[in-house]
Amino acid sequence: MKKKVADTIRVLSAEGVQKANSGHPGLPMGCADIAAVLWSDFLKHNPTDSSWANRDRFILSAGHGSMLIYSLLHLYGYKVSMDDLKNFRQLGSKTPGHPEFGYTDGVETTTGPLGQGIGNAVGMALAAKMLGQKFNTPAHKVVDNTIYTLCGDGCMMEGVASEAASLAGHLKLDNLVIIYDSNKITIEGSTDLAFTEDVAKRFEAYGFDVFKADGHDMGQVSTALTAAKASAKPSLIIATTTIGKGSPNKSGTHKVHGAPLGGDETAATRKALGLGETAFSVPADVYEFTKSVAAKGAKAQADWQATFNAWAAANPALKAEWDKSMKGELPAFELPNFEVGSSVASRKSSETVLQAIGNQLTYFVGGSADLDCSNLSRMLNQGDVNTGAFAGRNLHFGVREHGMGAVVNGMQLYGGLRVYCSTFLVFSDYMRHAIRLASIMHLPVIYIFTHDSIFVGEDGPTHQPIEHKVALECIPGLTVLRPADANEVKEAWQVALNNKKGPSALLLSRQNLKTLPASGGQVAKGAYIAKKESGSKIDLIFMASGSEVEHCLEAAKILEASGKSVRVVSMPSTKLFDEQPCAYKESILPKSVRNRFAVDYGSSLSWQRYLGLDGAALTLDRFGESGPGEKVAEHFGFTAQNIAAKAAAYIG
Ligand SMILES: Cc1ncc(C[n+]2csc(CCOP(=O)(O)OP(=O)(O)O)c2C)c(N)n1
Repeated sequence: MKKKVADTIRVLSAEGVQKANSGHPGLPMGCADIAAVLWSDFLKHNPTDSSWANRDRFILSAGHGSMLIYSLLHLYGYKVSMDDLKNFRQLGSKTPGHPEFGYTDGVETTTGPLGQGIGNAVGMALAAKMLGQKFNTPAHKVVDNTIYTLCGDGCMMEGVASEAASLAGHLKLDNLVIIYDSNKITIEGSTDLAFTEDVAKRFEAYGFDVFKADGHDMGQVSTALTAAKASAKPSLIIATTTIGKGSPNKSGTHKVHGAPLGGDETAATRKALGLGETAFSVPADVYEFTKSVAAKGAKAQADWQATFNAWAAANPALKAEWDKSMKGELPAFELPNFEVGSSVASRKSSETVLQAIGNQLTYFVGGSADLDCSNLSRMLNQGDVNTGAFAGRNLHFGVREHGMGAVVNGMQLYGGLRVYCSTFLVFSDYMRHAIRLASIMHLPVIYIFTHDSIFVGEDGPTHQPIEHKVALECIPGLTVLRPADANEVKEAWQVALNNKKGPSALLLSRQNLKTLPASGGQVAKGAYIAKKESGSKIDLIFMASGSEVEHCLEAAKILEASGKSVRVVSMPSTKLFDEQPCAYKESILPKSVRNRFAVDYGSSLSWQRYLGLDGAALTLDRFGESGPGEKVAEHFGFTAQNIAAKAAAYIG
């Protein structure tokens, strides 16, 4: 019967693509046999409850083959109807072009950018290991699931997959099974064009167990999956398949990768597979069979629930922790205070705040891409995760920013953890796509990006971020916060933790910053008056974020000494400020005051909309220079005296 299920997946996928006149039939048709075996005999899932905590996860890393997952979800009884399959790729449908988390019952993550799904799967496997370590007891296992991901040649070629797999191998994530659909076809043609490496050897070198199977031989697929589940290492199953299998005239060619088969060929496929002539029809015995699989899944969940209940009764403290972390409940944080006038780098005050958060938010986990001594992002009391050791809460991602971005997305998606990661701001570009996906999925991941300006100094232009703040601000939904001092850092952390609707990025300084009077919660509004003008009218408004606020305050003093009335606005978050009601914005930046001057050690682009055509700025729209930070800043004119002089000239 599984063969018939597989053939049904083939035709439904081809028909969905044909009706949409757009999409990728090749992969679903090629992987149908693997999927039918996996979903029927291995995947522990209950289609009537896609949120079961201990379910196995299935991630279609090769997201372009989305009709595979939609066909599976429909056939096995998730909330995806035949009409949904007919609406493939239509506006507002549950079956978008690529699987999207939050839109479709049973879709675990948003995929499509190749390789990211593998990173997500590694993150989910790591999360499951950490939660298993935390919650399982000798008497009861409440977390013992497996993470499966299906990927193609494209995912295998992407560097993000290599980074994530290397980490998975190091950590010995034995609950991870990567299934590689090796059909040797990508968009341009045969993989002979560009991809001839020995994938098996590569993954063995990462520390994986590698198994091989004919992806159309269900017995072989089953044997490989059994071996993978039993392995004490992460596993890779290399399944050789024929792309578009089932299409009488087009299988095995790159033509079926990303184009509809055509009406005649689609009909011929259904006929050749013996599934009648009616498009979008499913034989009754196929539904009967998948119903029996679903019933098996419901029973598995019921059995787990009994174990869970016994565990909960025996371990009330663990159960309370489980509830809190699964709901993402936040404590009423008690965070340290900072003395006004003291001098501390914002990465350092962030470290102080992080310790307090780490001690109070027991499911907060995170790490750095080999820079925690610089990012100051380690929770000193919380232990470390390493090979086979999952009790700690500090992660070491190694020098793998892109992998880190994808892995933390998977961890956050898994549930039961709040996740952060860190690197230098300049390397945020390496993980940009993963950040974008976190934002698309509304994941409350927190990024700690330190060394946020030319004050990096000696490392020079390669390490000095210029365009990065504004580039991050361009990502819809990402809350970028660049605090000006220790007190803003504390508030910025609170904003980030309270923001459960999407990711937040904290941009922090390498160099010391003077601690200013606390804003009294106004960081949450994105901007506030850090220094009120001395007179009844305003001659100038300085605008800045981060370390530049201090310079503006000094420059304002100089100008006020010569009789000017100057306001200084600290704007830690343009996004949060833009979201404020007009009246609040008017109270900070009155429309009538056109004399506005922005200071930024990086791109002017963050400020243009607040400056308008009348404003002026001292910014850096070029790359930096190597030298001690103070000297580099001086070289570019970033001193209070020069800022005051430029501003004075501007207001005439
Ligand atoms: C990061 C990224 N680069 C490029 C693409 C565009 N793309 C979509 S599918 C594909 C080829 C994938 O080949 P393979 O994984 O072998 O899939 P199959 O041909 O088996 O469907 C490419 C380049 C993408 N989706 N993501």
